[in-house]
Amino acid sequence: MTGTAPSDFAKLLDKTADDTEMLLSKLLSDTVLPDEITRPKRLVDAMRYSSLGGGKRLRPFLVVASSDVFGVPREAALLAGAALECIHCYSLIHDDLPAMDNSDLRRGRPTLHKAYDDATAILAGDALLTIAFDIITRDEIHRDAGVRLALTRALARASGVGGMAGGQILDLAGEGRFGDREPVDVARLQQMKTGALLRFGCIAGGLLGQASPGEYQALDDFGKALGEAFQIADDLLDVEGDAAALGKPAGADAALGKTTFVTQLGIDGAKQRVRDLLARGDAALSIFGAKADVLRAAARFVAERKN
Ligand code: GRG
Repeated sequence: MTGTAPSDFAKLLDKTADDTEMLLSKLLSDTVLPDEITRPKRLVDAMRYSSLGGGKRLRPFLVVASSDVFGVPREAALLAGAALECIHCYSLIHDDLPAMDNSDLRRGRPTLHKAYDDATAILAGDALLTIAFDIITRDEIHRDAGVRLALTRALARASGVGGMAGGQILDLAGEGRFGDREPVDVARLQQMKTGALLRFGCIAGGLLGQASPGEYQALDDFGKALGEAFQIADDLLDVEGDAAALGKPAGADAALGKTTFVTQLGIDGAKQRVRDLLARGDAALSIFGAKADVLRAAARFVAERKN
């Protein structure tokens, strides 16, 4: 049993979401930084449209919770979390574009390319991706440049060809976008497309807190289990979810004839797999005892979420 009650967890999540919102609002302002020339208003507005005022901020929360295990200062964790959230927001903007998922709604509002236009949406995504690396390398993240380097490299690997972007192209190939539908390894695809950023949130605290190899491995194992549970919950929501709560239409996977955890395992099998993953995540965290209760509660939240 975790020591963090669901209502306490909700308060912690809200607090990190509020702090992240405030920080992102500052980071994505029109204030020009050294080595920048100007920040064009249309691009700043578009970046803010997609990054502020919505989202559960689960990824920053994972950075903060994993950092708490090691007593990392909250300001440093929030900064690393904001960088991760910028990457997440960029991925949502690009994923919604006509060339990808062609979605009209995101977080209950028109998608960025609908509210603005495709070119602005592409550039806002590009600028969010690059500002993430400006943020994650800042001196305030950690006094040791080696730690900042390890964190930056891990974020790049989670986001790029061997992580999220790679997972996205495997997903499109599985939909038959580049010819015949390619066979999909659902577990591998999810580990890259959605799992890699979630896992980064879990290992980030270990990198910032200079965890021992055993502690780092525990966070890594937990992060992988949480990432898979997140994706199965997402696949279940696509079948059983409510469009109003989701802030986007349900049933998109079935409409595309996608292979998902639910098509592979069935609804009951998918739910059982989530329970198994929660147990695996719990076991991984045993090395930390009660210090990891909030991370345990985060895994339960991910598995039981309604949006
Ligand atoms: C375009 C390079 C590129 C990648 C896109 C992650 C991804 C790859 C696309 C996201 C598409 C999508 C809706 C996937 C389902 C899982 C997911 C990431 C849902 C949204 O994450 P939440 O629930 O969203 O954390 P909020 O709005 O709370 O931040």
